Amino acid sequence: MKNIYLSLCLFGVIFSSFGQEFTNAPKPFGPVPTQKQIDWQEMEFYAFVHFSLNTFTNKEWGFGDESPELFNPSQLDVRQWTRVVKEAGMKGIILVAKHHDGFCLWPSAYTERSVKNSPWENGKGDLVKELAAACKEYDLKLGLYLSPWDRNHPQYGKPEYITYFRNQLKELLTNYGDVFEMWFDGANGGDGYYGGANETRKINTLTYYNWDETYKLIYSIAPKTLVWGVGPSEARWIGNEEGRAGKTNWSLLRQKDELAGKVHYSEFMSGHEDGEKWVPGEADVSIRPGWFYHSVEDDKVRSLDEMVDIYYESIGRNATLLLNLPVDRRGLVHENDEARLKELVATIKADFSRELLAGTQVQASNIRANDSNFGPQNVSDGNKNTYWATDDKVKEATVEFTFKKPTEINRVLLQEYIKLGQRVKAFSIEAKVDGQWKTIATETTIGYKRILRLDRVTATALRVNILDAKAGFVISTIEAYNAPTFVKEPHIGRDKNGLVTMKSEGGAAIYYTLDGKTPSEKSTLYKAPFKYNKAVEIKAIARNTKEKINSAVKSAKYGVSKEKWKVISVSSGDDKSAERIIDGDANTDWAFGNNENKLPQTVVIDMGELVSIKGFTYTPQQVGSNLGLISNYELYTSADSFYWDKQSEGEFSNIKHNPIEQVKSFSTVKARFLKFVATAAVGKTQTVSIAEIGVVE
Ligand code: FUL
Repeated sequence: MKNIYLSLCLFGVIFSSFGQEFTNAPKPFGPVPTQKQIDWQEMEFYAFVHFSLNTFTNKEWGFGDESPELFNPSQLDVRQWTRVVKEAGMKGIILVAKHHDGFCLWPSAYTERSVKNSPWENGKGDLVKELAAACKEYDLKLGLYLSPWDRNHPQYGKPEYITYFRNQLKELLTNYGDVFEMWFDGANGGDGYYGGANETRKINTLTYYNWDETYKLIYSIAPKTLVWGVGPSEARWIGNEEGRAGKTNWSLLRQKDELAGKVHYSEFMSGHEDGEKWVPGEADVSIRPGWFYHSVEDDKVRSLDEMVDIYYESIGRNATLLLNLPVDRRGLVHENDEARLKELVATIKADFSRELLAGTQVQASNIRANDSNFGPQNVSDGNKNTYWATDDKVKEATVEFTFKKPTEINRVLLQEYIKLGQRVKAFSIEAKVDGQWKTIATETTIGYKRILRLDRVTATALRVNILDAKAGFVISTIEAYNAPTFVKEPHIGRDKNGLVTMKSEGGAAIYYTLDGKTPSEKSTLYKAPFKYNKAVEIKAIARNTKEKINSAVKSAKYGVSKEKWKVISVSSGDDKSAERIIDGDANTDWAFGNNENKLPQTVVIDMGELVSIKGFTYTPQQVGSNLGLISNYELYTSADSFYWDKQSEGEFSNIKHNPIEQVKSFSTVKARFLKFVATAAVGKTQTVSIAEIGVVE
């Protein structure tokens, strides 16, 4: 070892414990990450767990008046969570220790609203402690979510609450070992129980929490903790709850502007090229539509296609992936969620099973000061701490790999050596196919990690052209793979009249069943749209007949079709196009209400006959940026359209950031008419829109 050290020194080289730092190594450029941020980024994939009173009340946001006695899981087993998470290759778990309703999963000394007043473990339990121990056992890191908004606390909105909030932070950061990430959600202020006041409390999100002080407190007791979300955070939200980062994704942010309220969250998807601080993106998403468990979503676990897309559009786009597993009422990760996770992991593993650039002949158009320490061989040596670097002023250069024989490729993975900053602004990839160079990708940023899914080419050589950069650049990794062909699930749609249409990508054949059985290539072949207006679960696969590969199974559940449905009155808006809300197509919508016709707004639907229903659904507009989201509603039913019974009223929690289909259940009732009243909207708009209204039979 000593000899190696000496000989390296002879060449004017210095070794550091973090890898190589050569005397003529490039200097950091622009904002750079701290070691804490690098360690965090390298975790890449970790889990979220939402499990609280909402699990038992079937809500997404509790109002704050729910009894702690409702928290009563029958088979709670945190080791099952950690096993599932570990087996999926995730590196940690962030537990929602307190959600917006104020219920604490640990026996906080500062409130009675916690597990100590629930029947679980006779009030002696501490879920944070149990999970911390299980994480240790499984070598996972523990993170915690403490909601700044507390819809239960009597003093929310006053300075006293901040003291309470900080006291709880201290408990969480001192009693449970290291916390790798502290998660502060941005939903803040609104109506709530607030100790019985039952009122709306607005706060100034920029000033109320005095985040500077709160951060000082955190760092004084838990310097290893990375703080996410609001305030001068070390990582940012990716701007949607879909788990998708922008194709262009800078790990930089103009945080000063953000703290002054001048940055809209939609900018988080891409970060800011000119940001003054390193604030990388974290993509959060739930494996189901909601964050909390709802049994109605047992068959709505995101499809494998969607999960694979999420993987490539988060980790593959320079973000970390925080995947939520909504633990169920038993206290377990549901088997459907676990099965999907296994499919995802198997797919990703297969995609990256054999790297193809290691051992190829490689050359670059520029090497920093012609120093072989920074040569292009470093990008394919499997060592993340070595890199190919160009001269400081060279912002455009090419690296070329020559294969020993024609090689099939459909994935390229690139990494910048982010310790020195994020520099690349534009790059392209070319493949030499049949002796001709062909551009197969033109992209923007790389960052910590960028993965491209490409159409398969058989290449004799591959080129990565960096086309523009902020300064000479440092690339630590370039890899190529040939992932197995992935056949996408077919799309299934059924219109108002029960006409079923299916579509596949790239002309794949579609096979389906209508009896709930798993389809195979022996099932019915889909040839043309067909009518089926009874309640049904359609299951279908797409099949690439050439390669004999099937997609995962797509399933779509329908009640009786809306053939007999009619919109019979609307309180405002164009009543002719109101039929769009019952056309079975969530991509068409209808809007009502305006500044003259203010909320509430009402729509009445005739289902054509008496139907037994136990709930209704509202799907908000899915396309566009101004969604006209309804936040509060009332739903009435009637058998004759004269006498109406109110079946349900309340809020569509979290609809602003997660505008998915809303399902509201009630006791079974026979009805022919539905009256849906939009009583309030997200934001100040008076114009609200509906993509679809449905019923749960
Ligand atoms: C949101 C919250 O309001 C949701 O309930 C959930 O916790 C999600 C992760 O963050 O903004």
